[in-house]
Amino acid sequence: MGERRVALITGITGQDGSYLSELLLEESYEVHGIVRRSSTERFERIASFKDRLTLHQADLLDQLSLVDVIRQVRPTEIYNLAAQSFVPTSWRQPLLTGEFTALGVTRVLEAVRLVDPGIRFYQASSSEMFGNSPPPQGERTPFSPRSPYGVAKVYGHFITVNYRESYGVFAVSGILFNHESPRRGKEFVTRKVTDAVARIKLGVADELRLGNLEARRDWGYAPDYVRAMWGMLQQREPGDYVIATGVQHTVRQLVECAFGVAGLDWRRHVRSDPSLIRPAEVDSLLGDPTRSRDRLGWKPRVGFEEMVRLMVEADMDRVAAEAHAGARA
Ligand code: G4F
Repeated sequence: MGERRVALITGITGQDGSYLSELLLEESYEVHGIVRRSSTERFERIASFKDRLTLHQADLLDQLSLVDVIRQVRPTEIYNLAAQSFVPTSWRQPLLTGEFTALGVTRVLEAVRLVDPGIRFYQASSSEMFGNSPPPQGERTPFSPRSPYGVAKVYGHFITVNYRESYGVFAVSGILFNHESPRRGKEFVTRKVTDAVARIKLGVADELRLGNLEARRDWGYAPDYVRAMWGMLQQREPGDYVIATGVQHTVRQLVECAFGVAGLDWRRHVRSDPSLIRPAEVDSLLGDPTRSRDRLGWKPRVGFEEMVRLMVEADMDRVAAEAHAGARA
């Protein structure tokens, strides 16, 4: 009989959870996911392969529910991707953000420690932790978070390191820079822009309101990044890794690129909206992926321009299909 490969993913219905599930199914894992009870369940990202997954109801706010699911599933690997992950919301709901994004990590780690400390654990850490530490940012760069979200992620990172050091858990922290795809939520800037480009091109919208166009981000392609998550748990020793492309663009360049894909002039459609400026901004993120390249053999496959094109094309197809369905109704 082969070695048991059983993964449990929190945040399985999100962008990363959906791509990671597909990767693990390809690698012949038995894949389980934790979903929160909600009156409006959203499974569209995993709908096409949902029958190959096993979903369990539990909640990062409820310690016993996590212990129960881990006891039942007996995973060999846990990927903790669930969080309140939208930075602006973290100013409006700082306590809830702390409960999910910070203490939620400890609850999963406590469940691991109680049920089986041999389970390998991946924590989705974030480049938001670097805040205004100057670029390039690598594993040794000090954290200087600028949002309640960033502060909560710093806690999640250090509690992961602490369970590794205190209890010998194979716990790793993946410090991922921004990663995007057609499955990205529309509240994040890349998808907000590509969705607007598609709607403007197809004549169902005319304007796009944005905040700070000068912020710089190191944007990569989400399917590349989930490969790195998995790779971290296949190492001989646990460790922490920065995952990034090492290439930076401004929001303005993102906008130019996306409107360019559709042959549109962005200046005619983009308006600045002061209400979208954040109380404190992270101005410049640029990752140094040397360690992940050398130790994991990880390299991004899809670059910025190709990713933006893929996202604009996917949104154009979707908006056209919706318009077609609307016309027939
Ligand atoms: O797309 P964003 O909302 O992503 P942000 O804040 O960098 O956070 C994302 O990446 C992190 C990794 O570093 C994750 F941890 C986190 O969960 C999330 O996935 O904003 C990117 C930039 C910001 O500087 C923001 O001020 O775009 C700027 N921006 C300008 N106008 C806007 C807008 N962002 C959004 N969401 N909406 C705007 O209208």
